[in-house]
Formats: sequence, structure tokens, C-alpha cells
Amino acid sequence: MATVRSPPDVERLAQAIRAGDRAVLSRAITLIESKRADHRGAAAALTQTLLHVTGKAVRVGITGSPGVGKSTLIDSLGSMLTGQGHKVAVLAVDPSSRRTGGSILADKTRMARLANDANAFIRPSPASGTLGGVAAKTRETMLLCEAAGYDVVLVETVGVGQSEIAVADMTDFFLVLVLPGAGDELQALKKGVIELADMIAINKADGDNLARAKAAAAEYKAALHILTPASPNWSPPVITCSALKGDGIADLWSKILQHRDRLAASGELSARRGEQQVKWMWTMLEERLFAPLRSDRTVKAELPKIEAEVSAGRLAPAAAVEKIAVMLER
Ligand SMILES: Nc1nc2c(ncn2[C@@H]2O[C@H](COP(=O)(O)OP(=O)(O)OP(=O)(O)O)[C@@H](O)[C@H]2O)c(=O)[nH]1
Ligand SMILES: [Mg+2]
Repeated sequence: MATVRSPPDVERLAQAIRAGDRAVLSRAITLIESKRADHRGAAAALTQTLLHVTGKAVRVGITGSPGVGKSTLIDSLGSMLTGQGHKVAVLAVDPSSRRTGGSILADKTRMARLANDANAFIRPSPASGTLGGVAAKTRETMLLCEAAGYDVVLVETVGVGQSEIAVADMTDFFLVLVLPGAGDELQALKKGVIELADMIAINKADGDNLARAKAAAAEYKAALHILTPASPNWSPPVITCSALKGDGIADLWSKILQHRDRLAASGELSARRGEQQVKWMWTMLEERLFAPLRSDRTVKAELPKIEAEVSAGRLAPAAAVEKIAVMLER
């Protein structure tokens, strides 16, 4: 059996995080991302210890196709906010391998201002894992950042269905970025992501794109008009902006605050967060219950054979489930 090292002192970690120690915050996030069983216990204890000082941040999810300008927008918005005295944390959910290697570096250069800003904290997506796992780690990371005094959390995700839902499920406001023109005005609508959107921003509304961006905005407005808004207190607005030039960024933020005020007043904000917490618990429980399936050597070795048998019609699915369950219960 491997030697079990004593778990890190949770109280001490919690205090340093609350004091805003960035190095400790980084280490604590690494602890949260760890797959070791003893780390998992310490991580859970840490989030529980800090829970009462979390929840104060404005949590914004940002999605859109690759290259639409998410990181540029985060850099622009984030710098504006740190300039106003906010502390901004930037997280990412990306369970694909797209972001391995040089792209973390690329993100840092795309967010050049924030990367060098003492009041900003950038943490890339956990390196690997299932979407549920990656999203759960990002959520816990968000809590740690809140405990460390970050009052704005921006979560970037790449535009692929499931990860967008995961990010919408951990944020208060979901921003969808789209590109102007070129016949793909209604990209977001086609992808069905529009139902999640609290606002649509047509980015790169600058230079030659300006007229096309305005046209796209009109199309989106018309399209949104026929959808029933998710909240009776909020109709998702459509705006144009230029993350690169900084145009429309102040307006974008004021809409986010307006949304926050309205939903806080109606009680929807805390209801939404409560639902998210419960959903999160179930996601983590599912992950946990599934873990033996992925890690048990015997099961792992048998699964492909069992699948083949089921596929060939020699083994009934119900009998296969029995077989696997018995192996897991041993
Ligand atoms: N003209 C113009 N270019 C922009 C704007 N915003 C971003 N860009 C450019 O578009 C490119 C992609 O920007 P990113 O911010 O990296 O886009 P992203 O959505 O984060 O991309 P991924 O993380 O790869 O999905 C860069 O070359 C930016 O300089 C804008 O408002 N106007
Ligand atoms: Mg990016």
C-alpha cells in the first residue's frame, strides 16, 4: 500500500486564501484538481471550510466559436473592472485536449493586460478529465477565488454544446459572443445555445465589419423576439461590441449589472444558485459512483469484451449489467 501523507492543514490553507495569498490559492486549486484520494478529502474539507465566505462574486459565463474573441473580451472587460477596483478571476472549462501545450501561453498573450494585473487571477482549465469532472473542478476553483476576494469571476468555454451547459450551470449570467456577417448571422441560434443566453454580443463590430454587425444585431433581435425568455424579469438583449477596441464593453457590463439587480430583487438569483448547487451535487455524486467503473482493473479489462458480447447479441444488456455490478460489489 502506498504511504499516506498527512493531508495539508486545511485551516491554515483557508486562512491564507482568505488573506488573498495568490501562491496559496494556486496550490489549493492544484489540490482541488488532484485525483489522489487523500487530496480529495482535504479539498472537500477546504471548500466546506470556506463555503460561508463564497457566493459574493458576479459569475459570468462566456461562450462562442473558436476565434470569436472571448479571451480578448475578457482582457478588455477584466481590465476595465480592475481599473474600477474589482478583483477579477478568469477560469476556463474545456474538457477537450485543444488547450494542451502552447495554448495556455496563447491565452496569456491574448489576455496580456490581465496576465500582468495584480488584481486579476487567470487559471486555465484543468488538464484532463470528463466534462463533469472538469466542470466540478472549475466550480470549486470559483469558490476558492471568491473566498480570496475576487468579486468578478469570468468563465470562458469553447463553443461545444455540453460544456456550454456546464458553464451556464455555474454562472449567474451567460454571455454568447457571435461574429457579424458572412451569412452565418444566426450561428448561435442554429446551435441551440440561444436558449441559454442572457445576452448576445456581436463582437468585432469595428472597421469594415461595423455595418454587418448592426445587421446581425437586428436579425438576432428579431429571432429572440419569438422565443419566450427564460425569466419573466429579463429579455436577453442583443448588443454589438469590439473587444479589440474596447467599444461597447462598458455597456455590456452595465447590462450584466442590470440583470443582476433585477434577478436579485425578484429572488431568482438565489433560486438559480440553489438549483445549481443541487445539480452540482448530483454531478459530483455521479462522477464518484462512476469512478470504480473507470478505475477497477478487472472491470476495465472486462468491459470491452462485455460490450462486444452485448453488441453481437450473445449477452443481454440486463445480464451484462448484472455481471458488471457483481464485479464492482466484490
Ligand atoms: N477586429 C477585431 N478582432 C478581434 C476582436 N476581438 C478579438 N479579435 C481577434 O480575433 C482573434 C481571436 O481572438 P481570441 O480572443 O483569442 O478569441 P477566442 O474566442 O478566445 O478564441 P479561442 O479561445 O481559441 O476559442 C485574435 O486575433 C483577436 O485579436 C474585435 O473586437 N475586433
Ligand atoms: Mg480564448
